[in-house]
Amino acid sequence: MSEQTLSNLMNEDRRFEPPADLAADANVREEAYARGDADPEAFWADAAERLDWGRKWDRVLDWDDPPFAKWFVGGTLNAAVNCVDRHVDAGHGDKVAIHFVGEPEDDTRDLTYAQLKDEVCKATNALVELGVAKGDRVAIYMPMIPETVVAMLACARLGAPHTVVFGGFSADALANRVVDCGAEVIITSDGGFRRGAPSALKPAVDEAVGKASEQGQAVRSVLVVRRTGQDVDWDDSRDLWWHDAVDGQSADHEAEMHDSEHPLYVMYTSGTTGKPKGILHTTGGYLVGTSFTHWEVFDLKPETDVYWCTADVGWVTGHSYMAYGPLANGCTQVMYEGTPDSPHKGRWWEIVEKYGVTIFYTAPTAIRTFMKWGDDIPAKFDLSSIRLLGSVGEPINPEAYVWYRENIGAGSVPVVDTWWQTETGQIMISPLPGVTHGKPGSAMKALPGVAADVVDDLGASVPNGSGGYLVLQKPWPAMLRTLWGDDERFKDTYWSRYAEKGFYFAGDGAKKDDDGDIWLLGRVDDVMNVSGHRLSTTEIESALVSHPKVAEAAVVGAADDTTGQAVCAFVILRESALEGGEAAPDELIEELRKHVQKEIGAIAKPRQVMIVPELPKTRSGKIMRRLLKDVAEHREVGDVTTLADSTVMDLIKDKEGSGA
Ligand code: 6R9
Repeated sequence: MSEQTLSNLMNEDRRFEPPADLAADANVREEAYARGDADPEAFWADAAERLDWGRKWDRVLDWDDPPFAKWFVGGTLNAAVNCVDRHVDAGHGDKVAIHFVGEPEDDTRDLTYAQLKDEVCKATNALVELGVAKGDRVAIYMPMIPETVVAMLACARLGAPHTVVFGGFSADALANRVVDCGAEVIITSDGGFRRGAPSALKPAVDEAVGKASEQGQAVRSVLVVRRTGQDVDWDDSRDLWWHDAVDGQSADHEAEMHDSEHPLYVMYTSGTTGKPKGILHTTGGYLVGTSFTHWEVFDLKPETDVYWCTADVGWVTGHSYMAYGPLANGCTQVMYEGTPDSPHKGRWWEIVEKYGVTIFYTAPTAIRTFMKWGDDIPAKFDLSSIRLLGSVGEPINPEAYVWYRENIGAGSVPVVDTWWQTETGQIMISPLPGVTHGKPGSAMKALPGVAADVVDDLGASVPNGSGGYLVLQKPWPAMLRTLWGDDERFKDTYWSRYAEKGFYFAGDGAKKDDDGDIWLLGRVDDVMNVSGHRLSTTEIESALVSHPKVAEAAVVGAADDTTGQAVCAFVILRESALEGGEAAPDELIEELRKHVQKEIGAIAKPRQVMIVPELPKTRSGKIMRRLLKDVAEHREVGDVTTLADSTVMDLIKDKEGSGA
């Protein structure tokens, strides 16, 4: 990265101290870093004590055959028992595990830990009756309802690895995943409520079952939760209502203790090229990594906190920090089915107020959407219960961070910007809320027991003030074990680039500031090269978002005859900027181009700025820049199957066509 282009993020000098009361009572203190450095295995063994084990491990880490790690070797445990039974056994059966909020107003349901345990046991018994055995894979294609979590835990209880496929994905995407992991059973629902209407899921399952069978994968049972009551096609030979299969089962199920390395789940994540990668997570290390970091990073006080992670369960964040981490920690959490604007744009804040949410975890894309909608919306609600805010999924632009802190966090609540991946399973880089200063835009440094660095092409650590590639230097408990059925691709994708050093290559560009704190700069594949200068997407986007009229921005490098690549920006305006109609688009576009020039330098000045109504995003809110690049380079738009909303590209192409 050239120095010149990194100056604008590095000029960000706002700093926020941890609140004194939080610091005084923090779960994790400064000393943890030294402990984690001195002996990471002892550190994680200590963390593992928080779980209930059938049999204790003989060895903390087996790294004899890198990059294939085994954690807590010889230990046995059951993830579902750790997430539910043990809390009931400890006398917390009446505690609410999940405050479920359906999208239709007043459609709410509280599940206590005791009720959750009963539901999980019944569902497990139903799966057994369906012939699901330990080791079999089960696909889950569901909306955000409690049965989804019940289904995951029932699979975990049996030792049948689940693969949750985001409900927004197409039949094709579902079929490919079913085929890749060889699932014979799918758990789904008739549909879910989205944007004020029932949205169907079952038709996509029917189609996917057909497509899977064409590819040689027979699905023998489809278990269907009735959620919306909409009509569904029915095939008696394989379809079964959840209420028929589950409700009459016994609520007793004797759980087997599984090997620590027994597969827990496969989560598919799309690369920029090739077929999706099936990330494999196993039981012991994953549960240690997620439950410990959930307690550590969110300073969780399970007795009093009300936690809410807004992530969809079809994203890894919904696995680690909605399902497994929080439930293993026995906390009370909110689960919301719908979109943030149904039936009004203050829905999330209404939920925070109603349940007294204390810890709130969301993605920058959501924060920027709220910025776009305006400060007056959250201001109508009492958000004073919130004591901690988290962010995940993308670099958070300093402007979005400050907006979040000011408007959701009353100007005093710490924000933890948490960097991690489907592959890492657990949070890896984040501030500790009772220890670390908040720096808007920086994920700060590796958590205790985790080793991360920014290195150059040869793997040498870059000095403070410079940029390079983010690597992880030591194994960690929740790390992926391999790619499902493809050890070679696993080695090649993550471990070959720095094979000599034994580093894990994360695929993200990053920079260390003068204090050595880490700033994430976006995916390496997205880096642009303009006249020989490497420009980070994150940086230019943050410069655009710092303009008062801009809510969101995405930039891509489009082929350019003179400069190699040229910066093309796609911009969503704040609603306040649209209302007055003060600036004619042409003038505003010029203003935005100049703004980037002023913030970063002439080299980063966009060749083209397009004002668009939406951006193409994945289920986790990540902008799919390769699709925008297709637009910028006037190509046919590529594969849109992993978009949360595949109609978005049509809106953008329309804008392009109209010459905006
Ligand atoms: C948890 C999750 C992983 C990629 C990752 C990076 C980006 C996630 C981030 C962040 C900057 C953060 N990312 N958190 N970038 N700051 N706090 O998002 O997993 O969907 O696998 O994506 O997301 O680029 O490499 P996943």
